Amino acid sequence: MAAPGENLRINAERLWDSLMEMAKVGPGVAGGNNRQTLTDADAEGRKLFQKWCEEAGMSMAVDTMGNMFMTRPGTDPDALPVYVGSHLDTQPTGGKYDGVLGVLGGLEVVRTMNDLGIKTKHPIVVTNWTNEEGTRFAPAMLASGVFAGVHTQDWAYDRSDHEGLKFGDELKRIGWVGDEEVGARKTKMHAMFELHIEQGPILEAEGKDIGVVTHGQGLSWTQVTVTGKDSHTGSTPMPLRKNAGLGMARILQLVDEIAWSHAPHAVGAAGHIDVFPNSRNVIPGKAVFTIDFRSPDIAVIKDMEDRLKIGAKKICDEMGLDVEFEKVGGFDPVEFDKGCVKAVRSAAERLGYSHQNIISGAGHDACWINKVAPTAMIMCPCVDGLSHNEAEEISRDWAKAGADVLFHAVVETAEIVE
Ligand code: HGY
Ligand code: MN
Ligand code: MN
Repeated sequence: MAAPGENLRINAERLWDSLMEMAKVGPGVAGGNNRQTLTDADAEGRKLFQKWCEEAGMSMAVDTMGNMFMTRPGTDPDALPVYVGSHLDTQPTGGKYDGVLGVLGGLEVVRTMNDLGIKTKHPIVVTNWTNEEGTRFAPAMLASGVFAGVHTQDWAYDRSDHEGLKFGDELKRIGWVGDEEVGARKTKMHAMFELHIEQGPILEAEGKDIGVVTHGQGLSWTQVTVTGKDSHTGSTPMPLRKNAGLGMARILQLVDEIAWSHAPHAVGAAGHIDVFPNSRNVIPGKAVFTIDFRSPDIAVIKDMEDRLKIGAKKICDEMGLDVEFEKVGGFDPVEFDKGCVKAVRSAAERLGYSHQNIISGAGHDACWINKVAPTAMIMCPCVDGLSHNEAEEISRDWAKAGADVLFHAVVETAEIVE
């Protein structure tokens, strides 16, 4: 397929300005972002993205999960679109680039095509997937998962946040329930590309501008509930205590040991932790926490899940505590489409950007879309590999490199029409 000339590049200045503009929406307290899904800040970010896309001549469609599809027509009305996108929602202490670089990188691809008067056979669809983070409503990649047929919409609508608010009600409240049935277009996708920061230290340490993402590691989220007995921290003798907080602490130590036993690729921790009643002078009667295990090897994930259950049960039995487990999220390791991966690699080569193959440590919408359409990802480095932290940072050059490769991979796949 005809590829853009190696001298064709995106407008790095314009991309950076858009990133900084979007960063003003739902600001954090330390220079990053708190634009959690289905909040008013999310709604504001969606409106800004819609405005920019419509100014670039694109038309909007929204599905019943609030996924946004912004279309630039192709020359062949029957040709399936090439999708390019990521997510605009952030962690509570999120960075300015996680997800946003992929959405605004997609917009920059279209803006550059407009500047250069490029026509393609296939339409281009720039996408914002709802609730990729899963921080307010578990699990992560919720809306792309419903789109790909992994979850039902009813189950997703019924997910509740820390205050007990429901996903479906919040989507309605911010006015972003679209009229397109979610997933209706999943059989009509030519390909999808997602640009994303690495969120780890490898590319920066190796001095590479581009990560050619061949695979994504698998994820398992198990919510654990340990039940003991609330009692006075002063007058309850040590032997009589049923300390759910201590049970949780011993289980978290076990999680760390399990992950280390599969070094160097497996990881494990708990990011969500609640103790009840969380009062200074009450022994916690309950602890609820989510164990996040990941590995590129599905057998390792299974082993870690099994050992968690056996070990946690043993700890709780010895301490006279009850324990329950609920699988609240997960996906198997993914291998991305070889043809799309090749388009990414040849774009990096054509443009002269240093690059290497990489397995994604984080989960992404592309991991679910890979089930329904040929999909690949492009990564750029981030400073100290830091992400899910307001200090997340990238260089302008890395943003440019990533968006240049995205532009070439997308336009080549969408087939330039001379
Ligand atoms: O959890 C993840 O890997 C993604 O950042 N939501
Ligand atoms: Mn992300
Ligand atoms: Mn994230």
